[in-house]
Amino acid sequence: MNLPIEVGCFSLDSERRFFNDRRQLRYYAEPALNPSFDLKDGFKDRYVKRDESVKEKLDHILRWITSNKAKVTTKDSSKPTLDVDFVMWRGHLTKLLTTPYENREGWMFAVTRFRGTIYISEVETEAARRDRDNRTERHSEMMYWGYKFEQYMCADKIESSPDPSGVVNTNEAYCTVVRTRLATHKLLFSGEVDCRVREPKDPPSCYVELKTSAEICTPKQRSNFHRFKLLKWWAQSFMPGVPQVVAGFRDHDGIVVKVETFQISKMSQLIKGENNCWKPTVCMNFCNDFLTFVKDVVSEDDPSVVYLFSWEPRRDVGFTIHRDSQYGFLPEWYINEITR
Ligand code: 0WD
Ligand code: CA
Repeated sequence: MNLPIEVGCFSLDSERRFFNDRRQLRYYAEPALNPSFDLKDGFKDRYVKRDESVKEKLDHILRWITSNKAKVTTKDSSKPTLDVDFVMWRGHLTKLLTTPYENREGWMFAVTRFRGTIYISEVETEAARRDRDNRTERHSEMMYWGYKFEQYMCADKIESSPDPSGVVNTNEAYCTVVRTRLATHKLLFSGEVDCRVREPKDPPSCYVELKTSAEICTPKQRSNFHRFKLLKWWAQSFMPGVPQVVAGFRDHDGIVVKVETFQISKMSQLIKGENNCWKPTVCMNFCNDFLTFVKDVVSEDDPSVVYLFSWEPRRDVGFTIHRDSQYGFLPEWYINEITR
């Protein structure tokens, strides 16, 4: 695997407006030795939640591409073309990497080829839609806890401190845009980054991923944490080259009782004590094989033709082909901007 290179970044503000800059990047603030962050605080009265029924698909990444054409196109022929094989969200890669070990949730990806580049955009499965519609109040609050933890751990400016009295607004995001290679596949993807360290260090090695997780009290819980949680954390941060995850362990009442740092490069060592545990190479091989399969299947170069790939636990990957359907996801403005 080639090293991931950051080729750009963008920010989404409190109203989900796009900016081709780092304005939403926050700074990591080392917590006190024994913190007791209350993650419940503000859920009822200081929470602005992004509208999850709005499906943004690849729109923000496409916007970034059109604003930064020179960085990602080659002009060796008469028409400029993107010099990558695949464009997608980092979250899509995470799902592909963890597929060999996933036994609960399937996935569905819409895939289309346009001017040689293959675009991949997730489609919400029926089951995921049901889970989202039937979310309990408890579950909604627990989803808030992760964002509240970010607020305790991040400062808006390099010289400032976190402000836990503020509003948590999940429209806001800072995203890195990364180029890398997985075997022969050239990838361009974007992922949301929680914060960076204050010390002068280049991206992506300055970045920090923040997570919350249930406090570990028994050997069984520790084993599950290693086998399932660390796999997800590793897969998410490995591809963009984010070197560390800072985890807040919380009790049932949403109080953080311990903060611990995990190095991505040490994760696969950390879990070697577990039997039949996950292996990075199994993840990478599956992802590589899937992308090879997609290159082969997605042969028509036409954004009105969408190939839907789907997978369910204990099944093989399947696909269907759709012409001029509801699944098309490359917007007119993008096609025009790239074609002209
Ligand atoms: O399927 C996806 N991953 C999609 C992501 C589909 C459509 C849009 N997005 C975009 C948004 O623009 C967002 O800013 O998600 C961006 C983040 O993308 P990602 O980095 O590829 O997503 P992922 O790695 O799954 O999640 C990173 C963080 C999450 O943090 P935790 O610590 O829980 O992993 O992004 C947030 C969440 O805070 N997040 C999202 N934010 C907006 N829309 C979404 C989403 N669909 N999913 C996760
Ligand atoms: Ca996070």
